[in-house]
Amino acid sequence: MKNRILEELRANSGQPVSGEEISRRLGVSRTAVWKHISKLRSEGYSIESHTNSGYKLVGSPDILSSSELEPYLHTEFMGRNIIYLDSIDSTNTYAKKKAEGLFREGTVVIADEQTGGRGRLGRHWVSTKGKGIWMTLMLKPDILPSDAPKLSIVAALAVTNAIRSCCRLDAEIKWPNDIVAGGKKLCGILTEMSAEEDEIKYVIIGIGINANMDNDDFGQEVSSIATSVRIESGMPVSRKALAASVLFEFEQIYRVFTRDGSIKAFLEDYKSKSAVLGKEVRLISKKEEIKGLAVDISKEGHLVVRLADGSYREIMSGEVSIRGMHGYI
Ligand code: BTX
Repeated sequence: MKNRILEELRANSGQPVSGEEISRRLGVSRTAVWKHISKLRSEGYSIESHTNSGYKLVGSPDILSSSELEPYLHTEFMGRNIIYLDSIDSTNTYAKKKAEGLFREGTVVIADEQTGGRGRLGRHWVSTKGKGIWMTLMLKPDILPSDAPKLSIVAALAVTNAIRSCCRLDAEIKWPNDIVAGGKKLCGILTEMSAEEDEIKYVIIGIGINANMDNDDFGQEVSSIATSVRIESGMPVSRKALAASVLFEFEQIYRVFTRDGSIKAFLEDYKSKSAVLGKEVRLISKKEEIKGLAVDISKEGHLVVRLADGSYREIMSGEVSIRGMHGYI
């Protein structure tokens, strides 16, 4: 009901609409209308009350709730069910618990702040309030569990496309799933899965995009490798427009991918946006650090590296960390 009242106020684009009219159109009492207006105000909506003419919406909060994101969405199923949280430890942890029960394909958990944002291998992800897009996509694709890791490739390409189109920034993909700009990390992706034998129970894809973060937000250690859209482009970005664009791009590529669990159809596009292909890289694992030239990405989504002795090695995601010869990439 609250969202429908908001729609009524929006539909009148800046003109007041009387409480009586809203209550008649939506079939609720005027007291109920008043209560929902109070709730909207407490969520940050600026609503004026005029004694004779009614309520007028004069400002909306910069948050990624379903009612704020909806007008920007051009998807069929991605983000059509949004769980918005003001603050949470981690949207991935939250989504995992939810995914143990029934959920709608394309449900998205979004938080304004994460107090325990997670990276890979138990690392911490800085997720400052109101400055980024911290979200988790909940999916149940009908593909083999062994093909599920390729979804990180799908997500990385989707985010890169969205940043390029929304922010006019030459974002690139640091294989397999970091998005970088100016040689620093703009976005991280954490894909987690639960499967039984040949059936996927769920896949959740956590996406953290540093939209409007400032250098100070990262803290000293992280700021040497991290950046944001705002830092790189010199301009703040609309988190609503960018989040909606990521969901749109993701849906397009996901549809193609889930036909057969193959990345073939968009592999060339992915490669053309790679920040590592053709570069000398260092491959760092627990056991060793080796150097080589990144020459290709296979149709399985593995990075192919030519080593100094002329031999080739295929690297699976998660196996190693990749660094440029002189910095992050
Ligand atoms: P990662 O392990 O590749 O990156 C984590 C590392 O990146 C950290 O150790 C730190 O050095 C650096 N780092 C930390 N915070 C940031 C930041 N905001 N920007 C750039 N670099 C940073 C990448 O893991 C996967 C991150 C996924 C985050 C999303 S947010 C929504 C969802 N919920 C959740 O808990 N995680 C995911």
